[in-house]
Amino acid sequence: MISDFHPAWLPVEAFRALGSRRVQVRGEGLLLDTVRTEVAAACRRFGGAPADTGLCDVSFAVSSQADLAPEEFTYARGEGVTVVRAADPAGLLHGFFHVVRQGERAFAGDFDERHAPALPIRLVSHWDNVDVHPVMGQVERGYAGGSIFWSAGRLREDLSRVRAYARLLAAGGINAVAINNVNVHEAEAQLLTDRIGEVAALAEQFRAYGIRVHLSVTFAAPIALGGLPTADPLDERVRAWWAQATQTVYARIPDFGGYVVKADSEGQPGPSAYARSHADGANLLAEALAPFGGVVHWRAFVYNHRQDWRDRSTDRARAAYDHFTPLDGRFAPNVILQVKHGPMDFQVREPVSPLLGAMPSTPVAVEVQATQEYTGQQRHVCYLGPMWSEVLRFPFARPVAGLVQGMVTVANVGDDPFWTGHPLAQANLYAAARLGWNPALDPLALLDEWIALTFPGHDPALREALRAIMDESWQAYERYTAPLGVGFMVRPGHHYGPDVDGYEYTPWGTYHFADRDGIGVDRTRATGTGFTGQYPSPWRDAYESLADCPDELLLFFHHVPYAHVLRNGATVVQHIYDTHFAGVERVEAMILRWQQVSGLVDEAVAARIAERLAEQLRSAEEWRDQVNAYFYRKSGVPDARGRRIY
Ligand code: GCW
Repeated sequence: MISDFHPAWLPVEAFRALGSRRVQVRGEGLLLDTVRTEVAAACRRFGGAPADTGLCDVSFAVSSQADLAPEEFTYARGEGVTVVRAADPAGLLHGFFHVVRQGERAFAGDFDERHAPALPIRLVSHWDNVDVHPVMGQVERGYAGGSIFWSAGRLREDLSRVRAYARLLAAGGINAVAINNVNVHEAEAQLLTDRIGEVAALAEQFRAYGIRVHLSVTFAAPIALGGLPTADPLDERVRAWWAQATQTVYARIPDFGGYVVKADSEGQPGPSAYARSHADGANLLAEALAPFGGVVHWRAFVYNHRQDWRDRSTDRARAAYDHFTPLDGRFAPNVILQVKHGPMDFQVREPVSPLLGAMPSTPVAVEVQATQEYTGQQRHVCYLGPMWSEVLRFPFARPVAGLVQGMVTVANVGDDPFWTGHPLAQANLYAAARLGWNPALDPLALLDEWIALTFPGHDPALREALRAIMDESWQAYERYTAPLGVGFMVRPGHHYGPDVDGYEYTPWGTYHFADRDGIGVDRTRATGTGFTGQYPSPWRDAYESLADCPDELLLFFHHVPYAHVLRNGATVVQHIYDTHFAGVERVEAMILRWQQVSGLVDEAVAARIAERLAEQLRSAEEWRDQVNAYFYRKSGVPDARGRRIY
């Protein structure tokens, strides 16, 4: 398929190796038709031939005898033929894209490999609204233009971009998508009932690439849509309503994936209104979905967003664990507890959420945010693969990736010509998809993989420059923003740019407690909120101890004087100055590097990247100057190196 949209990691060139060969495809069904269509297009382009009989260079076959798990495929080569086999069509589709990613490597030497997804659930979650929200717009926290699904209250007529998107996601290994915002407003609520046809139309696009559609629903649907007086999960009428509504959904969309629910969170309705638990609420929907094989993703992002900042006993970081660990074992088997990777809210640096290691009897999915709400809003280069990789490898009794069933990625795409606003932000979606398939992948190798696919055949100088710009761009962003894990310091509301005290006296529970003597949140058991106690050994003690706490998380766990000496030898305040100057210098270096190679790429891409880098520099300087000035004025400690602080 050759589309009009930016090809991202599937440019035509990526199909050259396959498309110049004789390709056999065996098996029946929709996904096999997709593979055949892909093969035919590639062969037309590069002179190869679909070879249903006779000799071939590569064979793709579904064979029911194969001893393979769902979605698994074998990938082998001997006697000059590359063979991909799977027990199900989904496995074959993954095998097909594996061959595409390998390029010429798929046709050289001998090999015999098996590939299966580590996590069965690999879902991309859209925060798209149907109606343009007066504050949040068409896509909540979207930095890439409008929704690819809806425009001004209506489903788009032309869904070819959705098809192209499904293809990109499938090529990264994604198998599920939630199409609407977890904050479900009035129009969006109706997708479940009156507007289910729109969901069905989108499902048709995704289905061709093996992706099941999920819907975010409001817990109050029985009232809002069903006219019932209650949404109490234990009320028979409510159960009957959900059963009926769900049955109707499946009548239209037989492969519907399930529901996503944000309940009792940031003003969304939930079971607490009826004095029922999250387990009661989740199980209600699970019961309705179970006969059809559907799942409910129940979000654990639950905290008090009307906190009194004077109350030092409430700690937002504790909330998810406190709410959900007492319920472990009480959720139906088709409930997936969806847990943000950190205990707060997608900050540039947070410890891993202790809840991820504390629900042994509940299926859990870890949620990450590709949309860069708190990491530069797709104006800043910030490659997040390394952050997510750290989360997935974090060693509780087992690494997080071995404890969870799934990875959910909040989408970063829109109707922007480059999909993601910043063209380099595509790498985040790609890396998230690939890490869900195999959390052991090296994020730097994934970056190289993305660069090679997206800029095929380009000068090695370009590839090296992109790697230099994007590798450690996460740490660069961290250096010029909130220091040492303390988080936030963003402008309230839109969350872009610095505002050190912006959230300090608000109800949101995101404080840094800086005063003239020091900064940080005391979350110790000894003298603070006790959050460290939510971790198993050895983390509960490592984080508790000022000496053992990693520098980068120091202010997340401890309130310390500015003169406190970090493990890296600098005082806290000097570290703040040093990192803020260094962060800006790093952005200056990115710009120089880009200027050397930008002539090697398409003009529109080059212009967009240059424009975004200029804004990144402006913003980084603003962060540096505000943060440094703030701490200089609070502490009165001058910069040891005498640099300009305002
Ligand atoms: O980070 C916060 C965002 C909200 C979002 C919420 C959530 C969809 O600021 O916009 O709401 O997280 O994850 O539910």
